[in-house]
Amino acid sequence: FLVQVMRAVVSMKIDSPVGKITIARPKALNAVSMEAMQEIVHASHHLDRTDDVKAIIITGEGNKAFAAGADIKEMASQQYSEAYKRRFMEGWRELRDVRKPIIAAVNGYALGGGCEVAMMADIIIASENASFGQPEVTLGVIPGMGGTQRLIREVGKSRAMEMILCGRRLSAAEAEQAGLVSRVVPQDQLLPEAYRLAAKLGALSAPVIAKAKDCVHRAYETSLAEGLRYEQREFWSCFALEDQKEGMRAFLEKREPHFTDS
Ligand code: CO8
Repeated sequence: FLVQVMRAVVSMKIDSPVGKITIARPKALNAVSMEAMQEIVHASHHLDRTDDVKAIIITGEGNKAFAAGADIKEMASQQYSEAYKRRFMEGWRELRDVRKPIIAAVNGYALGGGCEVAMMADIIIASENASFGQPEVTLGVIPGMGGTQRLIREVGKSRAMEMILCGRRLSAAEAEQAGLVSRVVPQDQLLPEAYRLAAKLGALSAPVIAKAKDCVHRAYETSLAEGLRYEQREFWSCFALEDQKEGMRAFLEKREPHFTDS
């Protein structure tokens, strides 16, 4: 089935088993305002709790930008006390709790907060015209939505430092070579490719995919020893699932598995 919901600056489309969130401020190159953040987080949680959705795509409207950063107009005259009191952009943390896999389909500029939102996704695919950067220092601020923490893990210290300290941008090809994105496709193939990937995820067992995603996240958050223990426990727990029985039975019977998320 197909449902399209327009919020103020973000649209949400459900086309089972895929839920798509589109940042829809093309005139501001999809800059993420507080309102946009709230709508993206809200839509992500809604899709995470919708049974017919098995994977989530986040993209930007138009063919120029995924998101050219947090909204500079909104931040320009902000005071520290105001940022602190209204917990400016704190809500992004909630994306961490989304169980379903999130694919960022980066269709142009992913700068500042845009690059950071892409890195909050589980898989990034990019169009050939995409570019990635953390130009915050040129505006007199530093990245504030994970850029200094995530980028170093994705592209290594030297390249991360050059991007964060000098505002250097990576082209789509450089981002692929650095391991920041998993693949680059022509612009007109970006969404079809994202949908293909999401549909592939949709055919698998949702609880198993959620466990695998959770374990990979642990690698960011804990020591190797604790991460390995966590993975071991999660692996063992797969044997409580009917989907494990079905998956292995289907292999032995040389047929496609039919997972029921149980
Ligand atoms: N915010 C608001 N408006 C923007 C933004 C933005 N980030 N980016 C572009 N726009 C607007 C422009 O102001 C312009 O609007 P208007 O037509 O009304 O003047 C419109 O989008 C089109 O932009 P340009 O005319 O500049 O388009 P160009 O093709 O010439 O340039 C660029 C494209 C290179 C992407 C350019 O727009 C640019 O440099 N944008 C800013 C990129 C940037 O610096 N991003 C980082 C922002 S800071 C940030 O993200 C901090 C995040 C951390 C927050 C965490 C808090 C806890």
